[in-house]
Amino acid sequence: MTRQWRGVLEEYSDRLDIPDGTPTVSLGEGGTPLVHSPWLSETTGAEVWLKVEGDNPTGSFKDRGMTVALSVAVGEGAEAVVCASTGNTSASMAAYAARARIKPLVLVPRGKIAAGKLAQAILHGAQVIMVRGNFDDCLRLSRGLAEQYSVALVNSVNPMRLQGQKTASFEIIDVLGDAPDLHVLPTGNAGNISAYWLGYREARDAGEATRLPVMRGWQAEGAAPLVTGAPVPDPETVASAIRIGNPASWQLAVRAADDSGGKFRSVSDDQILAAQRELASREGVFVEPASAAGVAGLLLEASEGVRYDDQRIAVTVTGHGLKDIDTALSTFTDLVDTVCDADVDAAAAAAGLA
Ligand code: AN7
Repeated sequence: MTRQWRGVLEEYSDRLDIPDGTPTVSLGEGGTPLVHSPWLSETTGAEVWLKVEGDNPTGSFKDRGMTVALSVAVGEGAEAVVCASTGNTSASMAAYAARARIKPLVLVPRGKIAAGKLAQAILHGAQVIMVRGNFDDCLRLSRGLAEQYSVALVNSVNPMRLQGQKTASFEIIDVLGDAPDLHVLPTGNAGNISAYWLGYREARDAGEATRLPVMRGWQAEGAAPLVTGAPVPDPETVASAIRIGNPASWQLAVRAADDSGGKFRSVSDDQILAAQRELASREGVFVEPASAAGVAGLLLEASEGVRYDDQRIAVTVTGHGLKDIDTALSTFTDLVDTVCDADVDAAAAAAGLA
């Protein structure tokens, strides 16, 4: 019998900087596929690989960090955990809290969470509080609650989250045999780009990679503080997961971009939705809108004439498309049901075969 993937804590037990004796709260996260993209490779001149993080247990990369954050919280005796979220963090935290049998408390911007993510938080038993405000307000409240009450904060300001999330870099190096030349990903609260950079540096220092990739973060035009250099008071984008105006890991993210020779840029909502659609229809990879920001960025650069010949590019697609089907279908304005009677001739006629 082949061995089953054991999850981030057990697979990388010797590489996580966490307290001794930490218990394991896991759903088997990590070990996600690195899928070659012929379409993006042709478009860019590079060899492009997609790190498909929607394949994690709750459908996003957040599970890598959450297994560590919840395990450490349980080890420290926490009875409740809190997070602010644009959706995926809350879905993930609620699942791991359910498994750990501790209470999940979620603060989300009212009316701005994709239905799938909200359903996850509710089904996993979270107490969901809808805040009249944006994500940045929710994060401020979560910090306040954790300071004044006995609930553990598990947003990515909790360094345990980055410990877990850095493992995606290890997996990419494992498959490619070295670090890629370039790493591209969507950026919102900026924990993930910081975690990848940490992972790549550790792997290089351990002799597992001979180089470090250039780190490129892509934000949504209406929520691009790392591009403009100033917090955005009222962030707005169809990519609700990255509707964030004042990223918590701002300094770490800027350092990742600067030290790697990379930078932040932004893409429009239309470019994000077009990239989401093309990725689904050309490559069979269905991601949520925010997750397509990096792909949209590569396409934008290709249209500007940028070439990446002979380079290797890793693109993280961060979350599953099924989380937000309303937005996914919103661009299909001419969708009409094709209906037929239950016989082969009618089906053939309806399909235009006959
Ligand atoms: C699909 O769930 O911030 O730059 O509260 O869900 O590490 O924040 C989600 C972020 C990209 C951005 N793609 O990552 C939350 C939350 C998806 C996401 C990001 C998020 P970071």
